[in-house]
Amino acid sequence: MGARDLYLVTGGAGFIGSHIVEALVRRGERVRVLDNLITGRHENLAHLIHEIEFIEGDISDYETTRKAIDGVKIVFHEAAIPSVPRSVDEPKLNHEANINGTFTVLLAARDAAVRRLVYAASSSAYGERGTGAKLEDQLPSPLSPYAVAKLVGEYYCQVFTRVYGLETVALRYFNVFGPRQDPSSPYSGVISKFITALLSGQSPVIFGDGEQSRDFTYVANVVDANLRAAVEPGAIGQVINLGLNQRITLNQVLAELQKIIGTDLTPRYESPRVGDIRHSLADITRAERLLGYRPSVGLTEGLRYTVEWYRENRG
Ligand code: UD2
Repeated sequence: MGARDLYLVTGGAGFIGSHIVEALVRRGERVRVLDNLITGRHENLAHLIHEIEFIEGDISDYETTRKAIDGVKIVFHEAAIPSVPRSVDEPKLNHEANINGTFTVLLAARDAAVRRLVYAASSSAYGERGTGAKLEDQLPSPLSPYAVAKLVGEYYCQVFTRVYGLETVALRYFNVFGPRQDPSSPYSGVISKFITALLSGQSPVIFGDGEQSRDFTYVANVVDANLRAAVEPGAIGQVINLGLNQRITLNQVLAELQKIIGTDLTPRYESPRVGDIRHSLADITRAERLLGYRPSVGLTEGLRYTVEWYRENRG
């Protein structure tokens, strides 16, 4: 890969996308962003806006996407409407953004002779099979429209590799957290909600008994894996878990955050969410083997950085 290849980050104004954009810019690459600003925000790229090309547009529109992808070597496809409960409330929106959108990006990438596309897949694809670490070879069992959509995207990636020779890599993100994750929607990631509640002295809400567990992964680890996935030959056509391989319950992560922030607030327990998975833990041996991935930021360290960021940027 030449030093001045052109990269496209779909959803580059979003939480994870903007971190990928930042890492590419830091490395001196040419970066274009395609984002419809539905969940993405201008502020996420404000510090980089003079160093990138920004296109406001929707990935479901072929013409827009085809234009945005022109001359691009590598695509990081992060654009999506995330959230399990949002997909339960708005299944059509989920289908259009996450299935039609991904299909359109793949089609445009094929037509523009892109070399490689790295796709943001989701651990939700696994569903409830067992309580142990999830292995990529396990049969998927999606429990929500969001999980179905993200899984369909993976299948399309693999088929575009087999049928059209477009190099694709699907990274199954487990629960990613970090600076710039938007806490303001009812569908926001739990760590952003917990931190902002605690910082404003409000009781965080826990859906269910709080004994469900997740493999929370700091965003820098995910960025690192994406950069590797863009070049590693062994990753082509593969589905690869991205997590920390560490299980923590919601009650525990809340306790950890209260310790960092210095609060002692009692959470409000509400009914569990429809489509919610009880336990989620990543086996990351494939990522280690195929990408040379070693998560460099641990959970507590990542929580500290994140709290720091919300302290400085709240409001
Ligand atoms: C799913 C996927 C994740 C990613 C994400 C994108 C799984 C296991 N993970 O995350 O890989 O694709 O979707 O959106 O499917 N909760 C509370 N209080 C709150 C908010 C959430 O208790 O204020 C609970 C929620 O019920 C769940 C846990 O926290 O048990 C995590 O919820 P989340 O929305 O942060 O992420 P999750 O696991 O749905």
